[in-house]
Amino acid sequence: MTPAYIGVGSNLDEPLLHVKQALQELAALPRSRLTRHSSLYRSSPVGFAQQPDYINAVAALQTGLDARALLGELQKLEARHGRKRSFANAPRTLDLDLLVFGERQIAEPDLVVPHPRMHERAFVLQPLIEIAPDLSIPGRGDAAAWLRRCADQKVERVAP
Ligand code: PH2
Ligand code: MG
Ligand code: MG
Repeated sequence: MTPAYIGVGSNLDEPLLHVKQALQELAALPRSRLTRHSSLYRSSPVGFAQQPDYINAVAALQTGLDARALLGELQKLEARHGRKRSFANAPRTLDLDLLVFGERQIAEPDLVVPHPRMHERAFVLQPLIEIAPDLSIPGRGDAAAWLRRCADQKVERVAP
Protein backbone atom coordinates (compact mmCIF):
# COMPACT_ATOMS: atom_id res chain seq x y z
CA MET A 1 0.00 0.00 0.00
CA THR A 2 1.19 3.50 -0.82
CA PRO A 3 0.20 6.70 1.02
CA ALA A 4 -1.16 9.21 -1.52
CA TYR A 5 -2.45 12.75 -1.16
CA ILE A 6 -5.17 14.09 -3.45
CA GLY A 7 -6.02 17.77 -3.92
CA VAL A 8 -9.73 18.47 -4.36
CA GLY A 9 -11.06 21.73 -5.84
CA SER A 10 -14.30 23.16 -7.26
CA ASN A 11 -15.61 26.60 -8.16
CA LEU A 12 -18.70 25.91 -10.30
CA ASP A 13 -22.26 24.68 -9.64
CA GLU A 14 -22.39 24.28 -5.82
CA PRO A 15 -18.68 23.81 -5.09
CA LEU A 16 -19.28 22.70 -1.49
CA LEU A 17 -21.44 19.83 -2.67
CA HIS A 18 -18.97 18.74 -5.37
CA VAL A 19 -16.13 18.66 -2.85
CA LYS A 20 -18.09 16.82 -0.14
CA GLN A 21 -19.33 14.26 -2.63
CA ALA A 22 -15.85 13.82 -4.09
CA LEU A 23 -14.48 12.99 -0.63
CA GLN A 24 -17.09 10.23 -0.30
CA GLU A 25 -16.25 8.95 -3.78
CA LEU A 26 -12.53 8.88 -2.96
CA ALA A 27 -13.40 6.74 0.06
CA ALA A 28 -14.96 4.20 -2.32
CA LEU A 29 -12.06 3.86 -4.79
CA PRO A 30 -10.97 0.30 -5.55
CA ARG A 31 -8.07 -1.18 -3.52
CA SER A 32 -7.91 2.05 -1.51
CA ARG A 33 -8.78 3.39 1.92
CA LEU A 34 -9.43 7.03 2.77
CA THR A 35 -7.36 7.56 5.92
CA ARG A 36 -7.99 11.29 6.50
CA HIS A 37 -9.37 14.37 4.85
CA SER A 38 -8.91 18.02 5.67
CA SER A 39 -11.47 20.65 6.47
CA LEU A 40 -12.91 22.55 3.53
CA TYR A 41 -11.28 25.88 2.66
CA ARG A 42 -12.43 28.85 0.62
CA SER A 43 -9.66 30.37 -1.53
CA SER A 44 -9.20 33.14 -4.06
CA PRO A 45 -8.53 31.86 -7.58
CA VAL A 46 -4.87 31.47 -8.46
CA GLY A 47 -3.68 31.74 -12.07
CA PHE A 48 -6.75 33.21 -13.77
CA ALA A 49 -8.46 35.84 -11.64
CA GLN A 50 -11.84 36.33 -13.40
CA GLN A 51 -13.58 33.34 -11.85
CA PRO A 52 -15.41 32.51 -8.61
CA ASP A 53 -13.62 31.61 -5.37
CA TYR A 54 -12.76 27.94 -4.94
CA ILE A 55 -13.57 25.37 -2.30
CA ASN A 56 -10.48 23.22 -1.70
CA ALA A 57 -9.58 20.23 0.46
CA VAL A 58 -6.99 17.46 0.58
CA ALA A 59 -7.58 13.73 1.08
CA ALA A 60 -5.10 11.09 2.25
CA LEU A 61 -5.41 7.56 0.86
CA GLN A 62 -3.65 4.29 1.39
CA THR A 63 -3.85 2.63 -2.00
CA GLY A 64 -2.85 -0.60 -3.68
CA LEU A 65 -3.26 1.06 -7.09
CA ASP A 66 -0.20 2.28 -8.95
CA ALA A 67 0.06 5.99 -9.71
CA ARG A 68 -1.25 5.69 -13.24
CA ALA A 69 -4.26 3.58 -12.22
CA LEU A 70 -5.04 6.08 -9.46
CA LEU A 71 -4.82 8.95 -11.97
CA GLY A 72 -7.30 7.09 -14.18
CA GLU A 73 -9.73 6.71 -11.27
CA LEU A 74 -9.45 10.42 -10.45
CA GLN A 75 -10.18 11.36 -14.06
CA LYS A 76 -13.25 9.10 -14.06
CA LEU A 77 -14.56 10.90 -10.97
CA GLU A 78 -13.91 14.30 -12.57
CA ALA A 79 -15.85 13.23 -15.66
CA ARG A 80 -18.74 12.02 -13.50
CA HIS A 81 -18.96 15.54 -12.07
CA GLY A 82 -19.29 16.99 -15.56
CA ARG A 83 -15.74 18.31 -15.72
CA LYS A 84 -14.99 20.03 -19.03
CA ARG A 85 -11.48 20.89 -20.17
CA SER A 86 -11.20 24.27 -21.88
CA PHE A 87 -8.05 26.23 -20.94
CA ALA A 88 -5.44 26.07 -18.19
CA ASN A 89 -6.77 27.20 -14.78
CA ALA A 90 -10.34 27.53 -16.14
CA PRO A 91 -13.19 27.30 -13.61
CA ARG A 92 -14.26 23.72 -12.97
CA THR A 93 -16.92 21.59 -11.26
CA LEU A 94 -14.27 19.21 -9.90
CA ASP A 95 -10.50 18.99 -10.03
CA LEU A 96 -8.75 16.01 -8.44
CA ASP A 97 -4.97 16.31 -8.50
CA LEU A 98 -2.55 13.58 -7.51
CA LEU A 99 -0.27 15.64 -5.25
CA VAL A 100 2.06 13.09 -3.65
CA PHE A 101 2.40 9.33 -4.21
CA GLY A 102 4.61 7.87 -1.50
CA GLU A 103 8.23 8.78 -2.19
CA ARG A 104 7.80 8.50 -5.94
CA GLN A 105 8.95 11.20 -8.35
CA ILE A 106 7.39 10.78 -11.79
CA ALA A 107 7.90 13.01 -14.82
CA GLU A 108 5.87 11.75 -17.75
CA PRO A 109 3.99 13.94 -20.25
CA ASP A 110 0.60 13.33 -18.64
CA LEU A 111 1.66 12.49 -15.07
CA VAL A 112 3.99 14.62 -12.97
CA VAL A 113 4.28 13.70 -9.28
CA PRO A 114 4.68 15.46 -6.91
CA HIS A 115 2.30 17.95 -8.49
CA PRO A 116 4.61 20.55 -10.08
CA ARG A 117 2.92 23.64 -8.57
CA MET A 118 1.67 22.34 -5.22
CA HIS A 119 4.56 23.83 -3.22
CA GLU A 120 3.66 27.38 -4.25
CA ARG A 121 -0.11 27.17 -3.63
CA ALA A 122 -1.57 27.91 -0.21
CA PHE A 123 -4.91 26.33 -1.24
CA VAL A 124 -3.06 23.00 -1.47
CA LEU A 125 -0.55 23.41 1.37
CA GLN A 126 -2.93 24.68 4.07
CA PRO A 127 -5.30 21.67 3.93
CA LEU A 128 -2.36 19.31 3.36
CA ILE A 129 -0.62 20.49 6.51
CA GLU A 130 -3.81 20.18 8.51
CA ILE A 131 -3.74 16.39 7.93
CA ALA A 132 0.04 15.85 7.47
CA PRO A 133 1.90 18.54 9.43
CA ASP A 134 5.29 16.84 9.06
CA LEU A 135 5.05 15.94 5.37
CA SER A 136 8.13 16.38 3.23
CA ILE A 137 7.28 16.79 -0.46
CA PRO A 138 9.62 14.46 -2.38
CA GLY A 139 12.21 16.58 -4.19
CA ARG A 140 10.96 19.82 -2.56
CA GLY A 141 11.13 19.37 1.21
CA ASP A 142 9.08 20.49 4.18
CA ALA A 143 5.51 21.37 3.17
CA ALA A 144 5.02 23.65 6.20
CA ALA A 145 8.07 25.71 5.20
CA TRP A 146 6.64 26.16 1.69
CA LEU A 147 3.32 27.31 3.16
CA ARG A 148 5.09 30.06 5.13
CA ARG A 149 6.31 31.43 1.78
CA CYS A 150 2.68 31.71 0.52
CA ALA A 151 1.54 34.10 3.24
CA ASP A 152 0.11 36.53 0.65
CA GLN A 153 -2.49 34.01 -0.64
CA LYS A 154 -5.91 34.12 0.98
CA VAL A 155 -7.27 30.78 2.22
CA GLU A 156 -9.93 30.50 4.93
CA ARG A 157 -11.37 27.47 6.62
CA VAL A 158 -15.08 26.95 5.94
CA ALA A 159 -17.08 26.43 9.14
CA PRO A 160 -17.80 22.69 9.46
N1 PH2 B 1 -6.98 25.29 -9.25
C1 PH2 B 1 -6.39 25.67 -10.36
C2 PH2 B 1 -6.09 27.08 -10.64
N2 PH2 B 1 -6.36 27.96 -9.59
N3 PH2 B 1 -7.14 28.45 -7.44
C3 PH2 B 1 -7.67 28.04 -6.27
N4 PH2 B 1 -7.87 28.92 -5.30
N5 PH2 B 1 -8.00 26.72 -6.06
C4 PH2 B 1 -7.81 25.78 -7.03
O1 PH2 B 1 -8.11 24.59 -6.81
C5 PH2 B 1 -7.24 26.18 -8.26
C6 PH2 B 1 -6.91 27.55 -8.43
C7 PH2 B 1 -6.01 24.71 -11.39
O2 PH2 B 1 -6.22 23.43 -11.05
MG1 MG C 1 -5.46 21.56 -10.18
MG1 MG D 1 -6.16 18.87 -12.26
